[in-house]
Amino acid sequence: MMSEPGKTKFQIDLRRHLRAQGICDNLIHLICEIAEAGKYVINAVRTGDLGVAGTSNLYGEEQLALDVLSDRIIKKRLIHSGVVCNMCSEEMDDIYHVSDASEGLYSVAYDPLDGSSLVDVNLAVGTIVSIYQGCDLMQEGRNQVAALYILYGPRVSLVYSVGKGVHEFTMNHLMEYTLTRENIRMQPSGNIYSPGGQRNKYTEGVERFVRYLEEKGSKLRYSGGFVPDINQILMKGKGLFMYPALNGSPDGKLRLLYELNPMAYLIEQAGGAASTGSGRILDLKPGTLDQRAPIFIGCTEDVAKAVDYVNK
Ligand code: FDP
Repeated sequence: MMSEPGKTKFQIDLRRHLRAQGICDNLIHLICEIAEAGKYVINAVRTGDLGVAGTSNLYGEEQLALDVLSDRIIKKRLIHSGVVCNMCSEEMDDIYHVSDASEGLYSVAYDPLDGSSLVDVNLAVGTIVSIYQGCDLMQEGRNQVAALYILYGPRVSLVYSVGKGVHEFTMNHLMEYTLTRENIRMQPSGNIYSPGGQRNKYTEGVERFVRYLEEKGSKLRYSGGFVPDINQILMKGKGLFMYPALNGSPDGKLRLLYELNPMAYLIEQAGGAASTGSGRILDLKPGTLDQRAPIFIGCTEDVAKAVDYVNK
């Protein structure tokens, strides 16, 4: 099934590709259910009222915020999948327990609609998903058995890994996910940077790192959406995204369980790296569901350089 990135001879759908990965049927089913949920999320994104028009629709009915609606869509799908033990999402306060039988089950942490404020200005948003075997969600990210995101942009794409490389699928006009890039790889270094957070709150080390990037001629590419920003780096195979510690926010902004772990897993699977500035993201043991951490993620050499500057 190996092919050049962007060149596939036959249409290969997501289920068929998953079957070729040698993973168990329950995990295939789970990933396909999440992919199905994505179809309803993109429908909500495309047809839902925008925040600018208030919270009620044409008929005066209350509208759910899109992130809340997306959470319900995915949660319902996971509950009925029959293969989920525990789940948690950025929209939930606690772990939602689905089943007591842990045999053959998985637990899922997800961000249903990351960057949801960008929908109002018609920019790309996404769903991010992290999957563990069994019932424990408070594990180091290195124990993930799968991670994926769905990007709702001009096209809808799904990027996943089950620990055997990173693969991209694009939704066609029949709403099927078909393989568009297989075994995506990151270069050792790149010339794109995507810096989150206000610059006047950067620490000295991060400020010096940004000046280094500017001086070497790196291009600024920041949309303000974690999923499209990471997707650009992954698909171009080069660059670095960061959301560093800020003065007043020592843990940055992004959340370990819902955002950092799944993206770190995908980028590492593509040959890149992800660090807090003092250690590997995937080695962090979460203390709370909403734990945040600073992140430098992308090409290995660029991440190493960032770590150098942060610690100088
Ligand atoms: P948002 O607040 O719009 O939901 O996780 C949240 C997130 O967006 C990420 O998608 C994005 O990378 C980051 O926050 C952007 O934060 P800043 O506006 O502080 O740069």
